[in-house]
Amino acid sequence: LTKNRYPVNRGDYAILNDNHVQFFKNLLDNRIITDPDECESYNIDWIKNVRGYSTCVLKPKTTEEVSKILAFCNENRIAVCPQGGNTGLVGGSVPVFDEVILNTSLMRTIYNINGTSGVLICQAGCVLEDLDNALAEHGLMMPLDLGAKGLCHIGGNVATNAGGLRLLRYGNLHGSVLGVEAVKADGQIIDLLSALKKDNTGFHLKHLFIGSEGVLGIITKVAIQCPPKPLAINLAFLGLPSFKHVLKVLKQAKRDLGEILASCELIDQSTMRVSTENLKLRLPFPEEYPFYMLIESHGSNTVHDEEKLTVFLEEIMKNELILNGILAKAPSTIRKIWELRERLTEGFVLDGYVFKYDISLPIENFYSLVPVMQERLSGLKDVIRVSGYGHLGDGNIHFQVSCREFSQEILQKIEPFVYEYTSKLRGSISAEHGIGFRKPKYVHYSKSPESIVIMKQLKTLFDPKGILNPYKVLPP
Ligand code: FAD
Ligand code: 2HG
Ligand code: ZN
Repeated sequence: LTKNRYPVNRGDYAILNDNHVQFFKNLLDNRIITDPDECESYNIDWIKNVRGYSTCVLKPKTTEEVSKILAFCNENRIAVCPQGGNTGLVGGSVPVFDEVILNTSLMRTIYNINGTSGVLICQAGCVLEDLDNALAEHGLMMPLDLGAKGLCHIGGNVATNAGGLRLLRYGNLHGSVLGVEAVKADGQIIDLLSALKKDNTGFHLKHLFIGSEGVLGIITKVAIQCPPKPLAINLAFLGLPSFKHVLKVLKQAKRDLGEILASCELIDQSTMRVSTENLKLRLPFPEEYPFYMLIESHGSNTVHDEEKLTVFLEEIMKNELILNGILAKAPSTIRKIWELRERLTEGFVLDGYVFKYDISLPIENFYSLVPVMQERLSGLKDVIRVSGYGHLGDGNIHFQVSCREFSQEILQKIEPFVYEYTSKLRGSISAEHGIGFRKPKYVHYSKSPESIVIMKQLKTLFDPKGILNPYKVLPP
């Protein structure tokens, strides 16, 4: 349990003993897993990139139980790994060594949905898709949407400040989260569960928890501002010849669609083959193109939106910006097209090992890294594809290098080059997935030394014994 599988040493934490386990059992009845086989799936991340060796998974139902668990762990110096749906992509959601896993899957109560204000108040373990379905009954929807919606928890979303497919329109969680309730490492419950849109009474402490990846506290409840579910949804799926054309279409979409533009995603040809070849999904048209765009509109008036979309499509066709395109209106067709995009993470895993980079770059440079890396990695026979896709409208590319299996040689060709490249362009080395276990030593490529010092000071303030998600986020 303590052996060094990674280049980090186990911290000076207690090794779990029978007395500790008995305390948890008394507190949680049977909501504790200690059987090694049953613990297995909680120890391995979704993309099977990292694994821990925890022998104890705890499933509290209430904030008070979370508080008692943390107070006990803090007192006894037991390290804790907070876990939601375990769909995180940077190794933050699984232990590194034998940390106790505090999983939120039984914290799934929805307290209130206010159909007028649009405010949702719920526990952290509610699954994103379940919340979306519950909100639909009130004519509302979640402001965020991810391919992992069927598994990820809202607490995990807030803890990672997840972005997703409609951030372009609805903003990130720093905008939509009105309040949180969180438990500090020493068990103290911090009530920041305001449901108000406006509240300037001092520092906005909730923001510290949004994107804190479980190192400052455990989020137990959230209040979220939810937008109305759009009455009219349309999706344009386009094939394009070059990235220059892509940029022109993006500009045109912003101009012509204005406030109804909800999503603008890009997929390059090599990435699209992950969907068509690995996952055997079908493109809506038979030909292949160098680039594909998905442009979705959300509005309240079908006729009004169709007018805007017609102007947009006529304009891009007149200027010969696209090679092919369809406009989907039927929900079933829209869902099928989104599958090509949403299942890419799953499809890449079928290549073998994937080196993943989640980068923000200035829009003109959005795709420039891909050809540079294709050149840099050319001739390496184990490389299957060097490709990019992602949230074009938000300047966030998912750059991927896939190969049959992990290769040190390939890794050394990619890192730190990718981070240096991003840093030179003043981009971000983690646009939306966070830092987790995989990236702490690269934080300095995107954060100044002074801001790293403040991050460490905040960690000490919130968690002086360092029991919460050790080895993660903060640079060593
Ligand atoms: P976990 O993976 O369980 O945890 C993530 C991190 O948050 C960990 O550090 C964990 O310790 C911490 N944490 C979890 N719950 C809590 C809590 N209650 N309190 C404090 N800390 C906590 N991400 C995007 O940003 N955009 C996308 O479009 C996107 N699409 C994805 C698609 C797929 C198919 C997959 C597998 C992942 C995708 N992700 C995406 C990444 C991931 O889904 C998100 O980061 C998601 O928000 C994680 O939620 P989770 O409940 O699974 O959290
Ligand atoms: C997405 O946009 C997610 O689909 C996952 O952020 C990206 O798998 C990835 O790298
Ligand atoms: Zn993404």
